[in-house]
Amino acid sequence: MVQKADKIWFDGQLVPWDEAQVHVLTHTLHYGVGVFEGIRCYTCTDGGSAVFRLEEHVERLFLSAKINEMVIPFTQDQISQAIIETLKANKLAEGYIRPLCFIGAGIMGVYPGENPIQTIIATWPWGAYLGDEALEKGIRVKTSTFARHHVNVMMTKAKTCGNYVNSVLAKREAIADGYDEALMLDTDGYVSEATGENIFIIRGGVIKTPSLGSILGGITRESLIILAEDLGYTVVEDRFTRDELYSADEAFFSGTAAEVTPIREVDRRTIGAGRRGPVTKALQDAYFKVLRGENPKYGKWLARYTI
Ligand code: PPE
Repeated sequence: MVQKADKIWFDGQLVPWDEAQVHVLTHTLHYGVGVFEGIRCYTCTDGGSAVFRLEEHVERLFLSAKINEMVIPFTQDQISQAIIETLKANKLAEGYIRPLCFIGAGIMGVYPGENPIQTIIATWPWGAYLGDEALEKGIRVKTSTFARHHVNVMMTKAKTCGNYVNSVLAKREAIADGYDEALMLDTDGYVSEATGENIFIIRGGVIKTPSLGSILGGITRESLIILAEDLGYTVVEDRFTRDELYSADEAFFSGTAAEVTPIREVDRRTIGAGRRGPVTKALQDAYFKVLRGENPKYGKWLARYTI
């Protein structure tokens, strides 16, 4: 169960958690055209807190809305401020932030007409996405029988609610088959991403991640590319096949929720030494240092607040 907070921000007001309700004829509930974000905030070593890359997440929310022809009746600044306001109201020093814009009730049918665009911001504490041990020991992954969206079937650059039907199907299959996560291939058969994470592989010290084709342009992915280059690694953004993943020295998933999660096995094949590798560890350490406010060079990525 999600741990209840005091308030949810709902169309400009902080309302009690239990009162943040919608009508059953909410358009998005029927047809899936809504957009959302997943953002994390962390306690910093100096005792304050920080939201990681708040502006970039809010910008992506607005781009997702634009792609879906939804006009959010707030500015990006208003949403960023509302996120901080909600964190403070809920006294959340560290956790997860879920803004969601959806099409409200009005007319039914796939044409949403002038139905209102509504916005909520919820926050809750959320530990390690793939389990506490995953960050250190790595996870077991299975190639999904479900392909990731074709770029002309769903708009893959938008974080659209309906896109996640594909993720839920793949995740359920992976868990039922005894794995931790599903690896999804694109409709050409190349490695795409996971149900809620981007993927990286490392071979011979070179880091590789799929180019921005069928994948969501992850903010963690972008941050890790910058941090890896800072550490002197070469990062290649290109298509690769699943046998290249099988042959990798190391592999990991990245995402706001998943952070940097090592992959130790794919389709019964051990990846590298079958545990978190040295490059993955170096990137994890660099990432967490930034999140905790320990790397002044990337202080610009942190929206600081105190509860
Ligand atoms: N791909 C997908 C499909 C995806 O959902 C995410 C985030 C990413 C890549 C990584 O993007 P970014 O967080 O910007 O680095 N998935 C969010 C939702 C997870 C969920 O279960 O809900 C997240 O990590 O917050």
